[in-house]
Amino acid sequence: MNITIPEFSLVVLVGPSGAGKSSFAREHFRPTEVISSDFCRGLVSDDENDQAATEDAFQVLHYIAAKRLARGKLIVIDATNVQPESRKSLLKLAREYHCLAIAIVFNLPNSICHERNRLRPNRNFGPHVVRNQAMQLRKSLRGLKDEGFHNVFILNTPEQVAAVEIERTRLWTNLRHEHGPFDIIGDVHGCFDELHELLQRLGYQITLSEDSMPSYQITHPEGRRVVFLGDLVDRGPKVPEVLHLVMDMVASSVAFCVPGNHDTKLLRKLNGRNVRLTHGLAETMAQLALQPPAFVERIKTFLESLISHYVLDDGKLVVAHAGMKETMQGRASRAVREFALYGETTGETDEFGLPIRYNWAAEYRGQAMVVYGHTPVPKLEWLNHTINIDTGCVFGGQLTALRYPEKELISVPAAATYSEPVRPLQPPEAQVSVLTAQQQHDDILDIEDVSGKRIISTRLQRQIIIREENAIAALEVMSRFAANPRDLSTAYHVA
Ligand SMILES: [Mn+2]
Repeated sequence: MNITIPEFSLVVLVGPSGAGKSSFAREHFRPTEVISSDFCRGLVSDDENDQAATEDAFQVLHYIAAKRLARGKLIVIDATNVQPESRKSLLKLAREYHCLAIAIVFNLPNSICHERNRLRPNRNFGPHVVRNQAMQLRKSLRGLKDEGFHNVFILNTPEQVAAVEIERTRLWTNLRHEHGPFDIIGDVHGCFDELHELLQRLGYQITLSEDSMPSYQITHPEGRRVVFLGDLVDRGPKVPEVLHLVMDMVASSVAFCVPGNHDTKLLRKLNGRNVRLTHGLAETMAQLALQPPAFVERIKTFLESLISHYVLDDGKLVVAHAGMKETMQGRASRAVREFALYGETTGETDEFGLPIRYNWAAEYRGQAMVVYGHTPVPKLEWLNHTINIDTGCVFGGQLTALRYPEKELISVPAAATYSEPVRPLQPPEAQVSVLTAQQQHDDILDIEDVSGKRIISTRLQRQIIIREENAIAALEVMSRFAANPRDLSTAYHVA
């Protein structure tokens, strides 16, 4: 049997004592990837078979598993895992770290397990132990997928176990091997003319073949490729044209595309789900009604294929519709997908009745640059290595591209205001700040950023270590004698 597991996953071996889980784990995984309950019993009690140490042993096992998952490392749990409760706590761990859980089940005849246990020293428990475990296992078999395992592999004979080949696959979000250069484009919302103009300004050559099935050929002389940040549809005048262009670009590997909340809502509608025709979806449906059914089918297939977010260029670049926190980057779970589509909201609404968005970017401390859209902004601003490039084209703003790695921003103005924003795009004059978002953010010192032992990576010196006592001393001096450099430059200009 060929077993494929994602490169980052929690692999749960399930089977009675004596089923051959440990030898299997030894054969197919690195020693550091496997944590066994027996080993943990030994760690806490000096006796791998001391059942009284089981609870402590599992606390150690969970602790180690959590540490590996936090670092994005695969882990294999070598324990019987025949009871639903034991699997439940492991599945909870997988969810917490946005990791896929895989079950490999050893459903072998009881006699084989019992015979193996009889031959092992210190395993002097009677046949009833294996019999009970096997019974619990068989009761669990059908429900494993519903419990939350992404994939379940069941091995029924020793021959099947011996013939297993394990293949590790890239996570769908993992495009670290794609190095660009990229042109990342924010929310298009059916603004085809502006998209066409933007692509031309970026140097793309666009031709539309007029065969029986018209298709776009798009090339860039320097081999650049586009990343669309989602929300291709709704509100704007030419949704089918935008979809046609983007789908042809993705199909010919000239573009990547992540989904936006409007795109997934359209997909639900096309799948016959009960969706309210609000926020521009009615316009999209009216435009699609004039298209041939085959084209609408193609849109469905395309939207279904979109992956929540991408990690590109050796992990240096992350793209997602509404942003991506560091702890979720390159991971897979429902929560990750929701974050990519909607971001985080505080649960409150503003004076326009719109949800107040939790500003994850203000707390972002990750190494990867995060480029996102979703919330129209009047001004393009970097904040903690993140940037929102949705400049509200459909609301009469601009359509913007970020050139990567150049970090150059190119915008084309909207030809019209296609939709009236509920919340004005430009904040009232009084609220316009002379400070950039980064300056406002940096105005408040986060004590977590400067206290304790710090290891700082720099471009010229590589790493500088600041010891805790030095950090305290520096804070002391700064708080007494230092002035904000911005105030100094003001004073200088005045003088
Ligand atoms: Mn959106």
